[in-house]
Amino acid sequence: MTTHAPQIPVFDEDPYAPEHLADPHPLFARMREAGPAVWLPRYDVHAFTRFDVCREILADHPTFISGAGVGPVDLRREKAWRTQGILETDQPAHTVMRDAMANVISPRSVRSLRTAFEAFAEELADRVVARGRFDAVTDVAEVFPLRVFGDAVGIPREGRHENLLAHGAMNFSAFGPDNALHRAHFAAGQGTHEWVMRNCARESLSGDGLGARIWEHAEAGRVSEEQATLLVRAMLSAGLDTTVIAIGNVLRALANTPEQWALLREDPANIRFAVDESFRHESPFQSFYRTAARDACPGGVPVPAGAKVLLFVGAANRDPRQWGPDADAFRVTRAASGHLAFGMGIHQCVGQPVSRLEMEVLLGALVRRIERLEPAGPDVPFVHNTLRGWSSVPVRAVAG
Ligand code: OVM
Repeated sequence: MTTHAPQIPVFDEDPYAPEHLADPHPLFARMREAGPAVWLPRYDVHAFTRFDVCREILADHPTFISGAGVGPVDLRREKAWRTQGILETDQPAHTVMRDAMANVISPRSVRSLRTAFEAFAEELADRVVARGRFDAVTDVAEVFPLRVFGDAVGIPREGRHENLLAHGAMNFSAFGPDNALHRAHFAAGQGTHEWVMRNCARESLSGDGLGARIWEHAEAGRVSEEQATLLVRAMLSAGLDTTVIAIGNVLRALANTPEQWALLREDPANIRFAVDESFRHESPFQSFYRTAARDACPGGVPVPAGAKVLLFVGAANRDPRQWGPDADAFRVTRAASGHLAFGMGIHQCVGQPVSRLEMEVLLGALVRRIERLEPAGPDVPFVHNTLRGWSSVPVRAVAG
């Protein structure tokens, strides 16, 4: 068991309690104010919530490794529920997988996705604007990435909706503790992992998608067949739920700030700033762990070799030390880049240009058609151990 130095504040509240997961920011503020780290006695772990220390830890990948898992369990001692992939692998094996992934998700390949993304964005925007009232999550956010990203990877259309959302919720819940929520997401995700794994196989993928491009790297001998399977799995695990949640979050933020929507109408060039500001303001993937490979002292907090550290990037992205006194406000004109929603360092999200493209194209189609977007509440938070979003955000769109 790891312990903590006497000067580190002990924090008795449970950040994984449903009431905090449904509204984490007041708790995050108390944790940030308590110190550079707090000790969580329920979990025997240091939790970091300030921007500078979270960034310092993420940047130091030789000290704070991912290979022992980015959840609370040390995967060197306990078997993971699935084979460890790129997310939970250290250098040098990580580099081989990362190079293949970065080659497949290149600026050129991402640019070539735009036409198909735009076609479906236009269709979907026409449909919801005609209705006037719609749910930003179930009618838009859940629909768009499942179609366009699923097509981009090259998986069959059939079964996506039933499998990929439940799979994502299950998978991301394993990056938090083994609590009732986690067990519920695992029960609901039964069978979805098998569906995902079947669709990572070369013969299940269309010939022209990102998945097939990964398999070309296996054919060329640059990655093994197992690594190719795991890289396609990473696309399907990391690329769906996160973007679904991100789209719901940005639409909710904009519906609640009409003056920010007006800025997008005035100048659509602001759309890409709204996307980054939304990632900062409500980060879809809120928290994960690293493991100290040696004794370390991030931000002056002594962490012994072998200990897990818990990083709340969702809290770091609201740290007033970094973002100023209005860190809680959603402002598209803020310089939000540099946030930690995609992580930082060698593991920083390799798929982010795809998710940004999805969001920019979809917001563009909506902004062109909608003069005012208004909340038609009540919103329903998606209560999850590591993901931050909403399962329902009713809105009203005034066309024009
Ligand atoms: C996974 C996975 C891979 C990359 C990123 C990620 C941000 C998850 O295989 O589950 O979450």
